Amino acid sequence: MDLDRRTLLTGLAALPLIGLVGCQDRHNPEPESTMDATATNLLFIMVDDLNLAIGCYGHLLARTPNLDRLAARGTRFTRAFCPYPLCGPSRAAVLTGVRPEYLGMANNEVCWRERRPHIATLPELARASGFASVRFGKVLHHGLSSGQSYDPAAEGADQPHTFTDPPSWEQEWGGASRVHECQACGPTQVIDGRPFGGTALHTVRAIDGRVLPDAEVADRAVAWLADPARKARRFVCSVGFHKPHVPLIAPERWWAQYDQVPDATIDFSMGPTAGQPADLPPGVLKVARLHRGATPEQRRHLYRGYLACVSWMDEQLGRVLDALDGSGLSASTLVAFVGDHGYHTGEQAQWDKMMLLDPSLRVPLLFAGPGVARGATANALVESTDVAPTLAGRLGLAPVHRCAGRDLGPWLADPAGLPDAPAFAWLHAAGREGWTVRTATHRYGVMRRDEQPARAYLFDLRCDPHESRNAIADHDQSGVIADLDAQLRARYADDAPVAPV
Ligand SMILES: [Ca+2]
Repeated sequence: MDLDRRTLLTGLAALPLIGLVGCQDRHNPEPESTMDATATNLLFIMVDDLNLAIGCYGHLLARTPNLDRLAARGTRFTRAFCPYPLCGPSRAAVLTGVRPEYLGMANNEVCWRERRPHIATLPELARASGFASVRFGKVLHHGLSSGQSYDPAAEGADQPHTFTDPPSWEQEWGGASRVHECQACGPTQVIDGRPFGGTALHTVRAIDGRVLPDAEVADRAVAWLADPARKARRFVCSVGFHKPHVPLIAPERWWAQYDQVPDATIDFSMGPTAGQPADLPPGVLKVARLHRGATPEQRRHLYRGYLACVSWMDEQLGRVLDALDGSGLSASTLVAFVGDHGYHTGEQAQWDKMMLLDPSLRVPLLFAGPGVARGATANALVESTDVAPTLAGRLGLAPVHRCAGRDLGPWLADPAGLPDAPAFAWLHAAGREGWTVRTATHRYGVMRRDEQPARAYLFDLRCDPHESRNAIADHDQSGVIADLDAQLRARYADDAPVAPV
């Protein structure tokens, strides 16, 4: 732990913001590799609610040949974590390199541009430097200006400004309406009767994937990349796929693929320790309605649906990667792929996001292209706030504000020497507020619900990798607890409650 660096981060709000500059860990010198790896272009891909149900991440069932081939030609980060387990705050952090608490974003209904107008996104920086900057699909997700009402059920096509960010993109298209998605696909099997959007658990075995928004996202990205004009001007092409976000709609062929998986294998894949962790502070678990009332058969149906949506998204990703290859620009184009946050699909007896636990916070993160090691694995702990400063460095973009994240660029050619950095996350919604820090060996968190005193929790990942037992009362952990609590207090000095440890 580098306290100097965290002290700097803690003081972020008070510092003059002088550049989109990653906070380099001063005690970990950069590797000697000086390979010039400036990329001409960037293909940036963001995916919604994707956990590590991905073949190249070792998932036994997920069929993701295109993510696997991207990993084979690039570097896969195995321990990347988001700073907030929800679309809007996390996506804003990925695109700006600034943490959600400084952005003032705890939900999808607000936008940092009102509170922190000097904070720029990576595509915005590129655009200001003369790049072509375009968006297809859902990349950012933020709210309306003050005084306007927000209707999650109508997000996307009905309220396109929830995905729009004119400073970032000179041309932008798309954003799915959950309602329209379902209506376009015919009969819906309703597992959980809450409204569309959010965590509604509707499933559809769409016969023809062409009606799904991600097909058009890919269509438009493919057409744009194939245009010979791409060779004339540097570009940042941002592509956002909606699946596997609910509703779980995927073409019949992908449902059929997972129909063949035996029930016992599905049950295992939903979580090797699928039981609910005991003795956690109130509010750590969300205990989605699914796991209070769904039958085992319904749970398996949802899990198969999630995997079908992952494979469907992967299929569309493959079309976009093929288009990049076909353009002749893949050798000069950096590809970045990141999930906005994780997602519980049965682990810890949960089905949802918005929990300060590994399954909701862990994200896929891959880079490929010029200067990136091929077929490499980076096992160091990183945050998705590292993405913006890393990409800015690779594109040679002039900084305009300071980032909380690290510039990982010096390690992309040889990730073995990349040091761990603790991954922090925050959550504030519906009477729950929590803070957590994840190290290579532990997750420590503090949760407060309904103005009750905050309570702490601890998982020792060395002996409990699936976060099944709260070890906060273990006497032999007292030193670890004190250290992690100090880190958390330092990181969130202005916001964190006193943790009774
Ligand atoms: Ca999301």
